[in-house]
Amino acid sequence: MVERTFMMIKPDGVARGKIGEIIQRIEHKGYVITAIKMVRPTHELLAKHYAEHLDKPFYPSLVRYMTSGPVVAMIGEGTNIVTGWRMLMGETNPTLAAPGTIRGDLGREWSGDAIKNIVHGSDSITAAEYEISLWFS
Ligand code: YYY
Ligand code: MG
Repeated sequence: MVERTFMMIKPDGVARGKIGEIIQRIEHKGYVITAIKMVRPTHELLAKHYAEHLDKPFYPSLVRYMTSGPVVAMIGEGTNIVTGWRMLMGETNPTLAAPGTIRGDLGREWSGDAIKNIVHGSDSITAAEYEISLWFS
């Protein structure tokens, strides 16, 4: 089924010069980027985007990480893209993500409390529609 998802290159991906490589992987896979912009996320936006994590111990460091620089926000379109993009990203912890995935290949160890993992992808169709409306209102 052709779906839409919300994809993001996080501040570490932008700062380390990985925009081109990540977009190349998206396009190699055959996904279409239908919207793209650079944003400096506000605390308000992140509280809505990461609402499920507001009460987690790592939330303050996650916000510090996500406000440390600009991000690239994108809408992607493709068959089964919600699951497929998460598979391209690899698992949350980049030190454990499989080789061949973005997080596995480009991720580094990190200092501080927040896991720095280069990219974001919605975890369901419902989340995708919510995040798209949030970032591209
Ligand atoms: O969807 P995904 O990004 O793979 O992971 P989530 O469990 O939704 O967590 C969101 C975000 O929070 C994750 O990308 C890094 C950060 N994080 C963290 O810093 N420490 C954790 N123990 C779990 C998540
Ligand atoms: Mg998530």
